[in-house]
Formats: sequence, C-alpha cells, structure tokens
Amino acid sequence: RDLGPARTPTHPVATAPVNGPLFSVDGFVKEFIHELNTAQGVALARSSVNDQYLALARTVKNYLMARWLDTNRKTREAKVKTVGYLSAEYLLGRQLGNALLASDLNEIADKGLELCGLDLVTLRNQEVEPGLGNGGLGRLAACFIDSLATMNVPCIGYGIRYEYGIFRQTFVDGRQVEQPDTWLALGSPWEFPHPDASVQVNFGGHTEKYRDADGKERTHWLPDWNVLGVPYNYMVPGYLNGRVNTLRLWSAQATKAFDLPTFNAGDYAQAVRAQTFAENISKVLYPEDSTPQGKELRLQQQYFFVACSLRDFIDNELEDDFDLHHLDERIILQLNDTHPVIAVPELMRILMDEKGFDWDEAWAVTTKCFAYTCHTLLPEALEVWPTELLGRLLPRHLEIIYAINEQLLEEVREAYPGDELRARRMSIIAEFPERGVRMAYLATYAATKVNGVAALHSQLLRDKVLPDFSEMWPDRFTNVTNGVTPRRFVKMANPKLSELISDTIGGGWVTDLERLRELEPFADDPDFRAQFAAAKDWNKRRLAEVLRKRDGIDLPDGHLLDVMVKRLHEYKRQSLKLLHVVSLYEQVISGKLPVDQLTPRTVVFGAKAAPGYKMAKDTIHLINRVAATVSADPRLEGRLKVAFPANYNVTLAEKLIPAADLSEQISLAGMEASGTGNMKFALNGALTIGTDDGANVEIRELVGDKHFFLFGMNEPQVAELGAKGYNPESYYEDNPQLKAALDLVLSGHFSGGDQHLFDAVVYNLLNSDRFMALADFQSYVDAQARVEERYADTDAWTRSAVLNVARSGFFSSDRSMREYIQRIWHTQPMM
Ligand code: T68
Repeated sequence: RDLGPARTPTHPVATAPVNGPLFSVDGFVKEFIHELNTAQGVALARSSVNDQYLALARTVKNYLMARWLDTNRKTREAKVKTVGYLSAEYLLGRQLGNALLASDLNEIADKGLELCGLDLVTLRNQEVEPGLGNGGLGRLAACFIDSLATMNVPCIGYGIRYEYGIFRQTFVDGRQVEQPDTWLALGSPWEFPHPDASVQVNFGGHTEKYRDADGKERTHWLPDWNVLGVPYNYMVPGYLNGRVNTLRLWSAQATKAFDLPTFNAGDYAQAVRAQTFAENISKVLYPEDSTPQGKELRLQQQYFFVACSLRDFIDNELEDDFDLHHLDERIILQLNDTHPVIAVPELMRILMDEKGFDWDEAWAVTTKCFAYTCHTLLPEALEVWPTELLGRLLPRHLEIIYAINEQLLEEVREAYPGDELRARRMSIIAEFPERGVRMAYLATYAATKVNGVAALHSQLLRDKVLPDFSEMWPDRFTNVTNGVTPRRFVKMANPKLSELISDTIGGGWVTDLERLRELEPFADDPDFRAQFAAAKDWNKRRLAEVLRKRDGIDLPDGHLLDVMVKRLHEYKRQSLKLLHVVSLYEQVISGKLPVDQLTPRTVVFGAKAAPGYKMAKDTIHLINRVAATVSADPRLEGRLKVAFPANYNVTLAEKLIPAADLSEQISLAGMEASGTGNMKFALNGALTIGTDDGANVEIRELVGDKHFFLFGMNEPQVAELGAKGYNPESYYEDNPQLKAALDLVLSGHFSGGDQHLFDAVVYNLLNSDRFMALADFQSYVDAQARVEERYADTDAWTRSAVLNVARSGFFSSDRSMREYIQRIWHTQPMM
C-alpha cells in the first residue's frame, strides 16, 4: 500500500487527535442528520427506513472511529504480539445493537431518534445480518474476537467477505428451498474497503529450480493466473473499554478486468468475462457444515484468504525492516479448524522462496507461529485435499507439503524404529481412496498447540482421532472449552434478565461472568424468583410477537417452551426430538394418554440443512408435516404445538434463546465437539435436557445433576454398543411406544395418506441409525417425564433456572480467551 511521502501538517486541526461527535443527545442528532443529508443525500422528511438505518449505523461508527484509529496507532507503536485469527467463517449477527452497546450509546440514540420522530427498534430491525458462517464454528469466531477486543488484546480477525452468506431458508410445502442471501443489497455501512491496499494471489503454473547468488538451490513458482484480494475492514469494538480491533475480510477481484488479447481477437464479451471467473472466489459461502465436499473453488477460497492475510500482516502490519526470524514474537496464527491450514506451506514458501531462508530456519519460525483448533470428531468432516487438485492449483505448496511429510516420517521412524505401520498411519499423505493431503495431520505436525473445544472432545481427539500424534507429542495437546460472549447473548439479547442481575449484584458480570455466582443465594428468594420468572415471560411475549410478524406463527400462552435450534444433522438427532413429539401425539389420539395429562408444550425447531444433504432435508420436511398436523389437531386442545420458523439465524437466536424453558442438546454421545448453543440457553435460564456429550458434560457438572436432565448412553457405552453390533430394529420391536410412533409416520398420517413419503427417514432409522436414536429413545422419553414433573412445580423449576444462570459463568468466551492467551498464544493485554 503506497502511503506516499511523509507528511508534516501545519494546521492544528490536522495534528489534533481525531474527535468523535459529542457524546450527548444534541451531538448525536447533529451527526445523525448530517449523515442522513450528506452520506445518504436525503432530507429527514423524505428518508426511508433504510436511509435512516444507514445514517444511524454511520453515526455510531463515527463515535467509534477515534477509538479505532487510536487502537491501531497504539498497537503499532507498542510492537506487541498480535493474535491473527484465521477463520473461513465469521457468523457475526447484526452489528448495530452491539456497536451501540459497546459505545454506551443506547440511551442517547434512543432519545435522539425520538426527537427526530423515529424509533430505534424499527431502525435496528432494518439491518440484514452478515451470515458469513454456517453455524457453531463461525459464531465461535465472532464471540472470540468480541472477547479479545473487550479484554484489550490485540487481534486481527482474517477471513472472507462472501458476497452471499449462508443461504436464506424458505419452506415450500414444508420442504427447504434455498434463496441467495443478498446481505449487501441495501448497503453495507459497517465496512471500509481499501482497494488501494489490494494483495495479489497466485494460482496454478509450475515450479523451477535455480541457483541463487550463493550457489544454493532455490525454487521459483511460476503461476499462470492470479486474482486480487481487496481488504474490507470492520470494527470490532470492545465493551465500554475504548478498544476497537479489526476484522479484515478479503474480497476477490480480477487483476485485469479486461483481457486485451481476447479483445483484439474480436471477442469483446469474452474479454470482459474473465473478470467473473476471478471474482467467483469470494462469491458464496459453502453451506456444507461438517461434510466438506472437496470442491476446487473451496480450496481456492482457502488459499485466497490465507495468502492475502499473511501478505498483509508481513507487509503492512510489521515494520519495513522487521526480521522475520522473530515473527513469532509478533503474531500467533490461530487456525480455526483445517480450513486455513494451507497457511502453513504458504508461510514456508514466503520465508524460503521470497525471503531466502533455508528449510530449517523457515520450519523453526513456522512451527512457532501456528496453533490449531479442531472442531469435530466425525471422520467425514476431516478435510483431505486430493494431491491432483492441490498440485494443479498450488504446485509449490504441494512440493512443500511433501517435504514436510518426509521430515515428519523421518522423525516418526527415528522415534519408533521398525514401526512402519505407524509411519504409514501418521503420513500427511493418504493413499486411499485417492492420494490426498490430510489437513488435520499437517496442522497437528506444524502447530505449537492443538486443542479440542470441550474436555470430552479434547480427550477423544487425543484417543481416537490423533492417537499416534498425541502419543508422540503429548504436550502439544490441550483443551480449551468453548464460550460465548455475554455481551451479545445476555446483555443485549436479554435486557430484562440483565437488568435484574445488575440490580441484584451490580453490572460487573458483563465482563466478569463468574460473578453470576453471587446470584446463587437468590434462587431461594421468592421475590427474586418472581422477577426472574417475569423476565422469562416478557421474553416469551417478545418472541411471540416476532414469530407472529416474521412467520405467521402463533405461540400459545403458558406453554413450556421446548427449543431445539442448530444445524440439521443426523448426529444432532432432530429425529429423536421428533419421535418424542410424535409419540406424545400418538398417545393422545390413540386414547392411551388423556389430553389433560399432557404438559402444555410448544416445541420450536430451527435448523438449516446443507442443500446437498438429502436425509437432513427429508427430516426438515417431516418436521414441517408433523408440525402442521399436530398443531391443527383439535384433539390436542392446544396442549401440544410444533413450530418451525424458517431461516434460523443469529438474529432469531437472540429472541428465541432468552424465551426458552427447555434446551435440547441431544446429540449421540461422542459426536458433538462442544456445542455453544447449549451454553447460551443455560446462561439465559433454560434447563437442559441432554446427553453426556461435548460441553454438556461440563454444564451438568457445574449446574449440578439436579438441575440438568441427563439421558442416554455415554460415550464408552456408545462405543461398546457399536462394537457389539447395533441393531436398531430390535428397539422398534421391543418398545411399543417407539413402534407406535414410527408406525404412525409410516401410516401416512402426516403425509396426507402417502405411506412412502418419509420412507427414507424411517427406514434409515430402522435399518442403520448410525447415531443410535432408537437406542436412546426410552431414556429420552423418561427424561422428558422428569422435565414435566419439575415444570409442574413452578418454584422448583424457576429455582433450577436461576441456578443454571448463576453457575454458568464459566462459559464466557472471555474465559476461553484467557485460556488461549495463557496456554497457547502467550500474548499480553494492552493497558
Ligand atoms: C462446530 N463445528 C461443532 N463446523 O460442531 C460444535 N464444518 O460442536 C462446536 O461447538 C463448534 O464448532 C465450535 O467449536 C462447526 O460449526 C462448521 O460449521 C463447518 C463449516 C465448514 C466445514 C466444516
């Protein structure tokens, strides 16, 4: 980036620190109207809600601007170590509410807008959330950068500015239909593009050897095409602390908008079309959660953002004369799953081919600069890139990966002489079903630390996914249990509960969540419980309003609100929840259960399915059909309702989670790495019904068995049953309640008499049931009976809910960040 000659301004205004608008209602109104008039180019009287929203966003941004510039300057001057968080996904949620909170502008904005005849809530609802992630992994990245800013830790989040984020889900006749997410269409007030700071990224071609001036053999990559990465900066404001970190997302642009030879050959249209090809790279987020499809464009995306980010940090964040042998003193690059792992050979390439390091020097630096977080246990979720593809797209990187692998295998053979099987097992290069690069192995070998995301997950990662590596390098492995930001998911999403908490124990909990413990004694205070319950009711009424407007769904009063929201995946077992619903319904309509013995309950599902995941889409269809049938059946007398609002996203989560009574966390034990929704529910006073899986284990330990509804097999039992041979049909034959539920689906009751519409879902359960839903069915139903019993005793329920809040402070992402800092990153907060 060309910053031009040094400047020596003489005007006092040019040398003064940047000043934001005045922190008062007057200052706010002035700035708002100014933005409306000069940036939007409209008068208040003629402005649309979108004009007003954009002007408001820019106004708030202007308040944060001085702090941002200040943060950047101070960080640069201090030359401290920065966290470079590398993530292909950031599921940010709406920005305005968070920015208002972080800058303490809520009250001023509210009053100021009122004086303009406008309503803050209406303007907030105008924002389209940037859905630049699939689910938990992307949302975790967003929580982490929020915590780092709040804790005054220098961090740059690096990622991709997808033009289309996660698809918008609609239902047509109960089936999922995907619509493009046009989040940029109405304007993007939160971003700062810097086309002048674009970075070139190369692809393809071949490599050549040559001798440098010292006679050393060196390699040269001669790529055959390239694109530009344009950085877009976003503010990441800390909570009331004056720090504003940066999220830098890269957008792909053609290096040459125009192909002159083609034009000269007479094809004008083709000459311009070259542009679209390059720009495809950041066009769309892959909606595949947990099952990467190995598509070429996806590898292009991964290399694209990682190459841009490394180049940006080295060229623009470090001093010109910085000695890269000490790179690890200035950055730690956190690999958010394997998606950015191509950064490892990329850094090796830069150091060797561009900076003249020899192999050992480059490897010594590289291995100090990376740490790797794994987010899964599913074998199909571990990325393996075919060498054919990788070599075609990134020939130099494949060479480097082969060389890294040779070194790894040498180390293995030295440590375990004669154990050739082990060497083959640990090879970064897989030979079957095709030759491929195991990205998790590459990451594990290169990283200083490898972590799982919950205690159980980290243990299973060591024992089952990477046993050879953890045996050879036990100290490299660690656990950091995930967390969630209390700013967005409690303070912002649950204002009534937040007010009650602050009135009771003061406001310090927002940045020191363990202080929620101080609420424990109030669980026995009837007055406090009444206020707590009142906040829950308020949240339910707010949700009812949202669902009525957004989805045309009516939420009945006084129901137990039973919520299962997460990606649709077989391992998460939405089908188990559905079987429970169908079973309750079946028992009532068959006369086995008097309707007045049914606890009034509304079950809410929210889930997107990967567009190519047939079983998941069929399950969505079935849920919708069951929802329609059950909710319309007069025999249920409004005592059981199933709601499935389309397009579950962060914005809806912020309304749904605070209203929930019961949190469904029912994955097969050993399958959910952590979960983070589970934490958000507990912190908002929902009780969990869950398996011993992921972070559920830790939630249960902390809130106590009495306040958590545990069911199902644990991980060793799952392994044992699998080893013994699992026969789902035997559960169907032996359990009349389960049989009746499945038979009702097979009868066509939910499909207008079509007896085969849901064959795929039902026979998958009966014949294979990879995630053992039928094995856990009875235990789940029994646990639901315990839920109903507790719910019938309002005081006992509320007491448990209060204790869930009071004992869940551990699940703040601030705590997660503290652990990364102390055990993995060794960075310092700035004062
Ligand atoms: C989730 N993973 C875990 N993956 O499933 C969840 N995958 O248990 C955990 O709490 C969370 O990560 C945070 O650690 C994902 O969300 C993906 O979204 C994903 C996306 C692309 C490819 C593979």
